[in-house]
Amino acid sequence: MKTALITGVTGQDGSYLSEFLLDKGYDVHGIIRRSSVDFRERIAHLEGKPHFHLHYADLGDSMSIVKVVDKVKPDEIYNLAAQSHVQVSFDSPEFTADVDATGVLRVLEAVRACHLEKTCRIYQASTSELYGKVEEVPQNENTPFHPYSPYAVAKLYGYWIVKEYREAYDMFCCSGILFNHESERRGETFVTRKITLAAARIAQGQQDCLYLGNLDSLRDWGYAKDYVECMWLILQNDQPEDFVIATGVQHSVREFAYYAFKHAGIELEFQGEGLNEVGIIKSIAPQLSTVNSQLSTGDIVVRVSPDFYRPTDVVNLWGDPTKAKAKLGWNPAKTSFEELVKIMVEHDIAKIAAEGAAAKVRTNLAEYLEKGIVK
Ligand code: NAP
Ligand code: G4F
Repeated sequence: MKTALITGVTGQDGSYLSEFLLDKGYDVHGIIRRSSVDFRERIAHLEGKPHFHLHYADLGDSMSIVKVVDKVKPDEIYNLAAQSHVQVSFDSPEFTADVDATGVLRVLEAVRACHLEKTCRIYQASTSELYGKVEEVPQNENTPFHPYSPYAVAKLYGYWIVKEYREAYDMFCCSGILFNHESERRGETFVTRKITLAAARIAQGQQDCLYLGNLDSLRDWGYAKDYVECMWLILQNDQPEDFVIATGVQHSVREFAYYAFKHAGIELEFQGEGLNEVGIIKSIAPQLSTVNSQLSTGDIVVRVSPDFYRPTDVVNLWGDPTKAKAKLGWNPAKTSFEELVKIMVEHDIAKIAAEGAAAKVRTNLAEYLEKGIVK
């Protein structure tokens, strides 16, 4: 039985990768951080399984990583842990550098300190943000990097130190240059999930308006569940190599919002430009009118706010997955853009409906308690 160690196991990708590796028969070990609230929603369903184990460690703490690597002696390490929010990296650049840049070095050094450099394969979660202020479209493994945020600069160090250790110490360590990948488990402040949650809330009368930043920004969005397979394939390759993982299809933030609202039963029309652009309800699906009678055509449900603009923004990401298709046999077209949006919106409609139902039960219970009906 193979043993894998995943840093960032509580994250979107960590949770899907854990499921994927458990299905493949791996013994899976994950690194978690202490938090004042135990918020491990994404992996709660895996805890207690015989081949799923958790260990406390932090990418900012070398000794903690060495101890876990020495104890687990993994065949494969997937280094997914990171401060992964680009906008937050402008607010916390030093923390981002420590975890996303030096953290990678700590993982590599831990493997060497435990004398596992000849047996342990390492996957590094690299990113399309490296292309940043893009120098060509679409981007492939030979496209020059031009990082354009503190996050991307930190991740560039991670990319280069992996390459350096591969050549200097003959280690099997590789970077997957992954383009944006989303899911129903995506963090709620990334633009796709922010939109699908808002569309679900607005449709159910729980929110009036969604405030976004740059609607023109272009991304190559894939489904996270499909992308974790690629992380594994990269480590099963004969040679340690870096790969671009993307769908090869590009859409704007505005288009994502249009399709998300459409799946929620609201057709939008965008009018105006820049900070004055708005998304207006053009039509409402008949079945939605019966659920929420407060919605009317002409209502403004999307506005632009400068709060979500970045000091420098990456606006033209579009990946070329030719190498991954040819060498790894990976299929980038498993889940289309429209299917991805649908999966996320349907999930969030059910989530908001369930929360609404639970809140109603709590209100009724409070009323009953107040009136002395239930003791
Ligand atoms: P995510 O949901 O934000 O998860 C990040 C994970 O890193 C969480 O488990 C978090 O733990 C952990 N973490 C953060 N700081 C840590 C530290 N100091 N020590 C140990 N663990 C720490 O991110 P994701 O979307 O799954 O992405 C996974 C990786 O791929 C990241 O490295 C990201 O930068 C990279 N990436 C993501 C995308 C994408 O589109 N999703 C694209 C390219 C690259 P807590 O739960 O305790 O916070
Ligand atoms: O969803 P985002 O925050 O993702 P971003 O910046 O592309 O980063 C994600 O993908 C990277 C891969 O390319 C990962 F490395 C990284 O860890 C992360 O997972 O923003 C996407 C675009 C940006 O151009 C942003 O300016 O959407 C634009 N945007 C417009 N309004 C917004 C908003 N982004 C956010 N988060 N919130 C908004 O309201």
